[in-house]
Amino acid sequence: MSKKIFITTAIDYTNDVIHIGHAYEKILADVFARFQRNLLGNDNIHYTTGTDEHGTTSQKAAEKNNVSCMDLVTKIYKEDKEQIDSLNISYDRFIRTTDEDHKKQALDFFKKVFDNGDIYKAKYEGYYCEGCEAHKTLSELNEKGQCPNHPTREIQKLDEENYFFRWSKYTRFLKDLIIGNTLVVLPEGKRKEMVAFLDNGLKDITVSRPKYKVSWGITTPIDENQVIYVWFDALINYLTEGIEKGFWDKDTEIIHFVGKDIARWHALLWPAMLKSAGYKVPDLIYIHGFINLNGQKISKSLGNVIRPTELVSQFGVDAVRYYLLKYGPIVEDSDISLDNFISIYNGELANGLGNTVSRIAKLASISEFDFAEYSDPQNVWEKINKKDIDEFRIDKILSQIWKNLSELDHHINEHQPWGIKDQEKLKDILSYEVHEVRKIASAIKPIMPDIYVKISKAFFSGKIQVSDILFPRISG
Ligand code: ME8
Repeated sequence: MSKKIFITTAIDYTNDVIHIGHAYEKILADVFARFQRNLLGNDNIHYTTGTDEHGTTSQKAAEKNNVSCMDLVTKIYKEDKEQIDSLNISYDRFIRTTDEDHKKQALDFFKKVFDNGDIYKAKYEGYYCEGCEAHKTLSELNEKGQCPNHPTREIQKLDEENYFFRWSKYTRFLKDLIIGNTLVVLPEGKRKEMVAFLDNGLKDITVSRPKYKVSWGITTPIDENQVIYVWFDALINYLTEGIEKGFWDKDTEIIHFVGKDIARWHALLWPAMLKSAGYKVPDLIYIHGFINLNGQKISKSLGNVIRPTELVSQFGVDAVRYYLLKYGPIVEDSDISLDNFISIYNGELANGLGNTVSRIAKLASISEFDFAEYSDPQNVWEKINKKDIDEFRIDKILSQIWKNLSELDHHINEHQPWGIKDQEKLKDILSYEVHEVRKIASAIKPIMPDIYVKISKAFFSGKIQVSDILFPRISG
C-alpha cells in the first residue's frame, strides 16, 4: 500500500472573503495532491483546508456589520468555499473551527497540555496586532508603531491576565527537530530564518484571552472566564481531521503549506504544542511568499483585492491556476498584474499550448492513420523531473513543459507535414507529434485538470479529433 500523505493549507480568517493571495496556497497544495494521485498512483492522500473563525478579527468584523459572530463567519465561510471551489481544489475536508468535532479536539488538546504542566497563569503587558492575531514586541513594529503586515490597523496595547504556554521549554527540542531535518522546512532560506529565531530565544506565549476582551472563542476547559487564544485553537484544526481520518500517525507523512507571515506558528509553535500534548509532529512545512498586485501586497485590510472568481470568469480556471503557479510566489514574493496576465494568457496559453495542440489535432485528424490508443501516465516522466515535485517547484515543471511545447511547434514548422506525400514518412512525423501532445497532456493533468480532459478527448483514442479551442484569445 502506498504511503499515507496528509496535506493541509492554512485556514483563513473569516473577517472578510479570501482573495487570490490566500487562494495561491490552496492551488499549490492541490497540485501536489493531484501529482500524487494522478501520476504517482498514490490514492492514500488526504487534503484539508478551511476557515479560522474565532478571535478578535472576526468578532470586530461582526460588530462592524451589526450581525452576530456566527452569522458573519457562516456567511464568509460559504463565500470562501465558493471561491476555493471555483479553482477546482480537490480538498477532502473543508474544516471550520466552529465545527463541533474541532471544538471538542481543541478542548481535549488544551487540557492535555495543561495536565502536562505546560500551561500557567500570568499577566501579559504589551502590543497586539488584530490582523495577525498576534502579540508583538516593539521591534516587530515599524517606525510608525504599526504592524508591517497590517499598517492600516491600529495596534492594541494589552494589559491582561492570560494563560501561558511554556514555549521556551521546547527550544532545544525545536532546534534538534529543524537542524536534524526531522521536521523539514522548505525553502532553505526559511529554514535558516526559523533557526535564527530560535537562536534569539523563545519566550512563553499566551494561549488564552479574557472573555471581557474577546468573547468569540472556545471557553478554556480550566477557566470559564477565558477563551482559547485563536492561534492555539486554529492550529489544532489539522489534528482534528488528521486523527478522525487516520492521517495523524507515524505511518503518515504530514505536510503543511503556509505563507511566510505564519511560518513561525507552524514551524516553531505547532511542533512544541504537539510534543507537549504527546502527538507526532509534522514532517514538512513548505513556506511560500506573498503575491503583490502592481507592486503592493494584496491584502484585505489594504482593500486592493482580486477574488479568484473574478479571474476565473475572465480567463477560465486552468489559466488562473497556470498563471499563479508559474508566476506566483513559490519562493520569493511575486508581482502580478492584469495586463501581465493577459499577455501571458495570449502568449503562453492561447498561442503556446492552445495553438500547438490545435495545429497537431487538425493535421492528425484529416490523415487516414489510426494511432494507437493511449492512457496516461505513459512516459510522462520524460516531461517532468520528479525532484521538482518533491521540492514543490511547479514553476520549474511548467517551464520545462513549455520548452517542450515550443520544440514541438518548431518540429511542425520544420517538417511541414501538410506538404509530405510519402505516407510512411508522414505517419512517422504525425505519430511523434501526436504522442508528444499526449505526454504533455498527462504531465499537465494535475496542474490543469479541465484542459487535460479536453485534450485527452481529442487525442487519447486511435482516431484523433479536432480539439475545442482551449484558450480563446483575449484582447487587452
Ligand atoms: O494567517 N499572498 O489567516 P489569513 C500569498 N488564520 N499568500 C497570502 C497573501 C498574499 N497576498 N495574503 C494571505 C491566517 N496569504 C490564520 C492561519 S492556520 C492554522 C491559521 C496567506 O487569512 C497567508 O500567508 O491571514 C496564510 O498562509 C493564508 O493566506 C491565510 O491567511
